[in-house]
Amino acid sequence: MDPRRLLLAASATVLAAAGALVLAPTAEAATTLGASAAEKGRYFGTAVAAYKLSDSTYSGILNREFNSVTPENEMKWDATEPTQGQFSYGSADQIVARAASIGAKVRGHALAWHSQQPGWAQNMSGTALRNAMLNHVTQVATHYKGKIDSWDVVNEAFADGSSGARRDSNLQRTGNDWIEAAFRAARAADPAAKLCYNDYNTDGQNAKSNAVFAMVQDFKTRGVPIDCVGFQSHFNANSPLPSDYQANLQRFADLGLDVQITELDIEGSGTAQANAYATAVRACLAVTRCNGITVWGIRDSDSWRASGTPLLFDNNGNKKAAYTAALDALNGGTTPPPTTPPTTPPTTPPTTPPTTPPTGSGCTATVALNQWNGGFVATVKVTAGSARINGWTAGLTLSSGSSVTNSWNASASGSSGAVSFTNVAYNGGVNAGASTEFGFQGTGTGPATATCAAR
Ligand code: G2I
Repeated sequence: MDPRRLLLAASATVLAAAGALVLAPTAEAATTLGASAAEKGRYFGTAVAAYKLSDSTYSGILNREFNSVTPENEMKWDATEPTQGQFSYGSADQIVARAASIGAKVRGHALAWHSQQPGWAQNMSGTALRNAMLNHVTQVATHYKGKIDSWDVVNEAFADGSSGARRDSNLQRTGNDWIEAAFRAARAADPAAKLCYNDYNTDGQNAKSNAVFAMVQDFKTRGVPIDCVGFQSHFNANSPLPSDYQANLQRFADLGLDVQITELDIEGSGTAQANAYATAVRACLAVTRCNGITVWGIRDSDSWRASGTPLLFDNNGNKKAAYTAALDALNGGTTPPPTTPPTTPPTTPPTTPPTTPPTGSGCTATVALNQWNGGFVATVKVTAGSARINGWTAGLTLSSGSSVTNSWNASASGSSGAVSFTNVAYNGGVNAGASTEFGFQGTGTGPATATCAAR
């Protein structure tokens, strides 16, 4: 054990022995993005280009800071199957090997996409294209079986704007079920990988994200294998970080799958850029099922939008203000300083706190129901009363013929009739007046009300 840890351990023991209420000594803040994210059960990743791995500045930052990588172009269809049936994995394998050597996860990107298709696929249509796409998904996912944390199985399949329609493409013209067919093929090839749908301009609630939401909801209902949704999060003045970013991540998570920030970059500089990065990081940390964040490149000069200086390191590999803000947000959600000075403190002294803790304050639970024909997702908000609670159980009654199929952020007891949900390890403690949410999915008709009992 290093001497510092030994000292902390020893002093904790002494305090505990003295019978004092021991607060864990404030852990030293993690000093890299990946280590800090790992402390929160998440990853912090970057897009990586294989040809830059020999650049020592680039590699040094990669090895030091990140615990997840996404090949920026090397796993795309044009790179992995340049000639039909002949697969080329050299550059992608290099990135996967590096990831393994630094203990980083790999996000695979992307199995099926209208863009960056090899010429031979661009010229195909109909059944031939559908079969070629499915073979591609199967071959590539099989090659990387067991090495991929999450696959972007399908990328950018929805149109921009208000239509809520699928994007027209040669793949879409093979039939509307091409997306679920791709997911099923990926699951069969690598059952351990999380399978994601990934898109841009879906970061806030809008027509496009609503359309993706409806597709995911339908997939979950019908048992199409999907585990996560990726939010690319390419932000600039024309497409700023939306004010409902966290709420949008949360509503997808409430469908019962993971969410990931997959290609984050934010054009700008200085404090404004730093604050936006901190906001994005805090949004992910606030959503239990947000697994991690990937920035789309290391240095500004590595970015597809280099002139917008959208990344965390400058062209020389120095940390920017945005880096510090992202790390601080990861380390403890220090909020940015208020823009207005604090108001003058009240002149009257605070009232004496009651000597006995308040009793009987309990908790309440409210249900937000997303009901469709034959199924529902219920999001239940548990709110503590006038005192902190240390555990809770919410009770709901399902109508006859209805049942719970899965739940998240709570442990379920019973699946039909009277059912109850008890907090899990991380969300039992709720401060006075504060709330926490859990959810469950079911068939039939969802309940509109819930009761709550506190511990
Ligand atoms: O466009 C930004 C991203 C949007 N979401 C999907 C991502 O896959 C996409 O990444 C970018 C890469 O960052 C670029 O590096 O995808 C572009 C292609 O759509 C990539 O650009 C391509 C160039 O267009 C090619 O000319 C070049 O050969 O990069 C290739 C490899 O350097």
